[in-house]
Amino acid sequence: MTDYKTQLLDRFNRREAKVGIVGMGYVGLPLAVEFARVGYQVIGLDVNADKVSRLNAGSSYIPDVPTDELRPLVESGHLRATTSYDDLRDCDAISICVPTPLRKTKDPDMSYVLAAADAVAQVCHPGLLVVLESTTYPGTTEEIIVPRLMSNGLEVGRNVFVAFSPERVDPGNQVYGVRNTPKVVGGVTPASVEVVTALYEPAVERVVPVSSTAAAEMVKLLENTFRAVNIGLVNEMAIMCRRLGVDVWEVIEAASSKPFGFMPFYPGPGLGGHCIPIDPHYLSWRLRALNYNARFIELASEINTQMPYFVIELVMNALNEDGKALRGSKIGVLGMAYKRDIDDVRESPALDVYHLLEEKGAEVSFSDPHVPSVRLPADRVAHSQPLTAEWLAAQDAVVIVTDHRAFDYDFILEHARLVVDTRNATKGHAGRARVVRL
Ligand code: SAJ
Repeated sequence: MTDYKTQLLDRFNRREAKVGIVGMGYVGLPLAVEFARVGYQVIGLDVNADKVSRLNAGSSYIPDVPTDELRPLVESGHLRATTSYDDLRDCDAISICVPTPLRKTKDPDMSYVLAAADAVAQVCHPGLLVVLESTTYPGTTEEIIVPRLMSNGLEVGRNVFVAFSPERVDPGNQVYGVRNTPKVVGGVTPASVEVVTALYEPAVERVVPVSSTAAAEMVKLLENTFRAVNIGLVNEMAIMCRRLGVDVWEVIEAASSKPFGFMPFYPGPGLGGHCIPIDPHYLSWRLRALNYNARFIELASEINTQMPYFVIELVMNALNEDGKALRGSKIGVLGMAYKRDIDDVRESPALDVYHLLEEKGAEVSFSDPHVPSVRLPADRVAHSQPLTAEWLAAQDAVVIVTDHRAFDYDFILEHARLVVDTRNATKGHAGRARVVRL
């Protein structure tokens, strides 16, 4: 009887394994590079042929993966890309790193995971380890991945191994990457935990095994629900402080002096990105099917999604003090990315602020050093304006929505007449402008 577990452990330990990665995005590509770097033969699969040809030319399209790190791995043959699942047939391990977005109804869109699972099932063979990394609801691995792999004599734990390991890639993070971010792993069987641990150990400094795939799926959802709920809490604090005439930024700063039992979060114009606004809804969706209402998640979402409206109210009230209506006013939006110092506008609250200002009849433009243009409703495109004294002076108000470090806040305060600051970015800066903070 072949001992597939020992065979796999041996191949991982000797770094002779062949590893397939499905989805060469901001999660899959950094993982592929780290695996290739430790000596595995890595095949990255992506449905986008342009990405595949760029990777095989040794050229990166992910900012966190510099081309000069990628190219040597491609040239040495440790990393190549393909659009064909047939090329994964002789892999020892396949890691699935595909998107798990939300539908408009805030229900999970599992189509990418289902497509990947069905395709991997076609190349599944005795001795294969399959790992799902996509953020998803507890139960996905057992209910979607395992049944698709079990066919023609394949048995999980005996000759096929299945695990879940949440991705913890934080795009743009200069401190934490794949290697130094602990990797949580949960297996369908104890043997699956052993082999998935052996897969990652050469590539990450610390592997954190948990007792099941559902526990591992839940770890990620706790991490990001923790953020969404605390951001919702501090956004409500900002609303309450405004009612009380108290400076929320001063309150948070002073509360942060507590050396234990407190962790600062900061109010803002809303919740952006492809993780925090989305992941908690995978959990609340799952619990609804179990007749439980995840109230914290729903309440946080309600508060976070209303923040762009709160910002509009701030702008309207600030203009009102100048005897101006929002309708017909020129408003400059500073920053369209969903958080500072990145170019990603996915779910960015700046898009909501921009749209709501236009809806109220304002003449809106934006300036963002990281975002050259954004798509607007009705197939329009807005282009980033150069941050000039003339542009600033021409605005009846400018709204700081993303606190990029690249902005010169003294220059902004010097040339704008009214600044609505939703990020406390102007703290410590001075100029002629009147400043209204969240
Ligand atoms: N935000 C606030 N107030 C805060 C923190 C964030 O309004 O105090 C807003 C941001 O402006 C942004 C949104 O929330 O619009 C999400 O911000 P984020 O700091 O959570 O950044 P993300 O979405 O890039 O989250 C990722 C996550 N990483 C992974 O899922 C692997 C998250 O778990 C990380 O904690 C986070 O990066 C990070 O710390 O940078």
